[in-house]
Amino acid sequence: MTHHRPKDTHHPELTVQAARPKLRRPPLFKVLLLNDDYTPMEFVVLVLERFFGMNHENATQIMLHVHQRGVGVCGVFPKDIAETKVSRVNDYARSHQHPLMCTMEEA
Ligand code: TYC
Repeated sequence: MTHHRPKDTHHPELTVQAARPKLRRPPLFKVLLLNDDYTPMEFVVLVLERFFGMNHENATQIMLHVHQRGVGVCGVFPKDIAETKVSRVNDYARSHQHPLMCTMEEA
């Protein structure tokens, strides 16, 4: 004959707090353009249009800001996207023999 365990009728009042793990937003990075004395203004505008999807007016405004202040923000992106933008811009500038420099820093 099969053996039956006694029915467990009594349940102790135990609860477990659902864990709410702290969610950390992935860090964002500002992609920066640096001024120099040699890169033509029109080339910088082209870079901002081509790699940052800006219209001509916005690109011109950012370029002039960098020209006057020395540095400016092209956009804010997750790390891998920012790294790719920096590489593409620097490679493109170098391939046209311009000293234009693009860098990034945590936002
Ligand atoms: N200063 C450059 C010039 O006078 C123009 C320039 C603007 C260069 C922005 C780089 O990131 C730059 N031709």
